[in-house]
This record gives sequence, structure tokens and C-alpha cells, in this order.
Amino acid sequence: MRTQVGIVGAGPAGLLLSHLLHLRGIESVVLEIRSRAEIESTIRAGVLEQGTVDLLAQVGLGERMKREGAVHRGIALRFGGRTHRIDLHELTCGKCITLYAQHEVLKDLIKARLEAGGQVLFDVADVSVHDTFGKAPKIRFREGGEGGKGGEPRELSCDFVAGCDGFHGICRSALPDSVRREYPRIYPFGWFGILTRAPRSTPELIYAHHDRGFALVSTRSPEIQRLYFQCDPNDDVANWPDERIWAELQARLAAEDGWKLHEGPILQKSIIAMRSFVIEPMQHGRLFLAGDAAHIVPPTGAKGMNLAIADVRVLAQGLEQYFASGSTALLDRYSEVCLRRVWRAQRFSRWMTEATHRFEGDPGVGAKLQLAELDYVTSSRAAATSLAENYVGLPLDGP
Ligand code: RFL
Ligand code: PHB
Repeated sequence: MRTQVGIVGAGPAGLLLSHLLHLRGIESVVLEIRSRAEIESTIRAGVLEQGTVDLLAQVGLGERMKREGAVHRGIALRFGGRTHRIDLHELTCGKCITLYAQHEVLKDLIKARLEAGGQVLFDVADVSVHDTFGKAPKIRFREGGEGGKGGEPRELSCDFVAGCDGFHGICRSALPDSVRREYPRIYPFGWFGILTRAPRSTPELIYAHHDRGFALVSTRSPEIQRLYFQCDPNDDVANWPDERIWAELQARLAAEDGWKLHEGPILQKSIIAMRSFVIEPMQHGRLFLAGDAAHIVPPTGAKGMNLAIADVRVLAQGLEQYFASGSTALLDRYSEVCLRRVWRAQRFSRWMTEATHRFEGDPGVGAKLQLAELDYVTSSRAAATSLAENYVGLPLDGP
């Protein structure tokens, strides 16, 4: 098999890259170890930045998102039992966020790729990348068989490999030790996430700081709500019967103004690790890493998928220039351009996390400073503007 760009991973980064390349007349093949059904049902991100929404709409993927997504003009910060609204729309001269689940974005992308005759191979196995420092990279994998395992060995020859295979993927390891530098950080807490069938309790997201730990109220639709609370990352969901979850959420989200959290049957529970990670550079030879394969942020700032989308926008521009003119000018700067945004998102996500989470063993100063931080950001227009412009997404970089 041969293609121009071999893409490993059918997450937001891989599928959007394939779509953007198709619009520029560049061929690609996407290889994915999971099934289409699994990809289309895994619950992950919910918040799309303004630039992400605009980009998806510009490239023909906006129809269902505009119809079913919910535009939010603000978020709330709750601490000391009081709720403070950050007016994103007003503070950023008209920008908003859209609540539209990641797996819905993926459904739209898969449909668009398949309708355009794009090659997305699900259920492949034993994926490995080769010769990415030469002119003729290859991706080997198995296809067919049970989830690809024991299937036929295949080889995909390509001009470039895009490693869009997420944090646990294999592409990152193809960067030689001599050129790579990694910046890992693991937080001493996780998030307990639930999906519940209940009416919305709030028109906008609530990020809550509480002595018992952080909590977040988000939404998926008028009927389905997404909630999170800070937990021990090594805890087990089996320790959390529904009543205990609701009691914890009610305690952390209690507000002075009599606000009520609506409860309902819990449809899904999971514990999510919190980490940040960056690899530099994000490219080597003809291998380009994008999205979670290259960087992870704690979900507090809602930046991960948005960063993945920003990366592949830059990569598609570079590949377009190369295939049109043979110039590698933009491709050569891929890592540098992306990392600027990545580090600013790291900064913001860390700030949001540190301002709102409980740190075990803190002698008290940390908690006092958190409250001072939250007080400042909700009482100073300058500080609130800084939060707002980061939350709705910094402007996308040009080439
Ligand atoms: P993904 O989505 O992990 O996709 C990678 C794909 O690669 C496949 N794969 C392989 N394929 C072939 N060969 C291999 N060897 C492979 N190994 C892996 C995987 O099966 C998968 O399909 O990475 P991508 O495309 O970079 O996208 C990143 C986003 O998924 C991630 O950053 C976000 O989900 C993060 N995130 C959020 N981001 C936002 O922008 N806004 C949010 O509101 C937001 N909320 C969240 C989040 C992540 C969360 N979790 C679960 C970590 C909330 C949560 C709870
Ligand atoms: C979500 O709806 O899943 C969500 C919202 C905000 C975040 C993280 C996740 O910061």
C-alpha cells in the first residue's frame, strides 16, 4: 500500500488531519487499533474553544455541532459557597465556548472521511513505524483477524508519518533519545467523572473550590449531565456507590444562594489520572507528532482536544506547502509553532488546576493563596480577562 501521509490514530488529531489533507488534495490513510463503535462511544472532552468551532465549521463539519452543541457565554467559579460569573463573551469581545462532546466530533469526522472515500482502517494491530528519518517511511501493521491480531501483515509506504496515536501510542518512541526532551508531571489526585440522566442544574459550567476538594458541573445535553470531583487517583469506582457520589458532590457544590444540584441515575463512572507532559521537539525527520501523542494537560482548562486540533491545522498547512512546492519551510517550523501554544496551554491548565484543587499536606498557606487567587480573578477585570481569553482559546497561530 502507498499513500502520501500515513496517520497513526483516529482520534480528533488523526481524523481531522486526514480531513484537512483531503480538502487540500493530499491522500492519507488512517490506522486505528480500536473499533469504530468504541471510538464513537468513548466519553472524553466536552468544551470546544471558539477557534476550534470556527475551524470545524469552515471545513464543513459544523452542521450538527451548531444544531446540537450548546453555546456558553460564561462560566462560574464557586468558592467559599459563593458563585462568581466570568463573562467570557463580554471579556473577549464576543467569543464563547461550545459544549459538544468529543465523540460527537469524532462521529462527524468519521462520517465525512468515509463519505469522501477516505481510508480509515479500524481494528488494526501491531502498528510500528520505520525509516522515518529517511525519505521513504513505512508503517507496518496487521489487518483482519480478531481486532487485527493474527491478521494479515501489511506495509504502508508514505512520504510522511503523522503520529496522532494519543498518550499511550507508539509513535513518540520513534523519536531518538538523542534529540528528545520530555517534561512529565503527575498530579497527586485524579478526577472521578460521572454521566447522569438528570436535568441541567446550571446554564453554565461551575468550577468549584471546596475544602473537601475540587468539583465541576458540566453538561452533555438538556437530559444528560457530566460531573467531576477530585479524588484519589488510586481509588476504585467500586468504593463509590451512587449515594456516596451524590453526597460528595452536594457537599462540594453547596452554595449560599440555595442553588440545587439535580440528581439522577448514574449512567457511567470512571477515574481519570491527572498529568501534564510535553515532548520536545514534536518532529524528527518525516515523523510529526500531534495532539496527546506529544502533550497532555490536566483537564481543568479543557484544552487537550483543542490543542490536538490546533496542531493538525499547522501540520496540514506545512504538508500543503510541501506537496505544492517541495518547500519544507513550514514543516521545519511545525514543532516550534505548536510548542508555543502548547506551553501557554500548559501554563493555563496548571494555573486552573492549582487554583481550584485541594493539595494534601498543605500547611495552610497554599489554601490561603488559592482563595486570594480566586478572589483576585473574580474581582479584577484584568485578571478575569486573562482567564477568559485563555479559556475561550488564544488566537490560532499563522504559519
Ligand atoms: P486520542 O483521542 O487519544 O486519540 C488517539 C487514537 O490513537 C489510537 N491509538 C493507536 N492507533 C494505531 N496504532 C496504535 N499503536 C495506537 N495507539 C493508540 C487510540 O485508540 C485513539 O483512538 O488523541 P488525540 O487525537 O491527540 O486527541 C486528544 C484528546 O482526545 C484529548 O486531549 C482530550 O480528550 C482531552 N480532554 C479535553 N480536551 C478539550 O479540549 N476539552 C475538554 O473539555 C476536555 N475534557 C479531556 C476532557 C480528557 C479527559 N480524559 C478522559 C483524559 C475530559 C476528560 C475527562
Ligand atoms: C467536560 O464537559 O467533560 C469538561 C468540561 C470542562 C473541563 C473538562 C471537561 O474543564
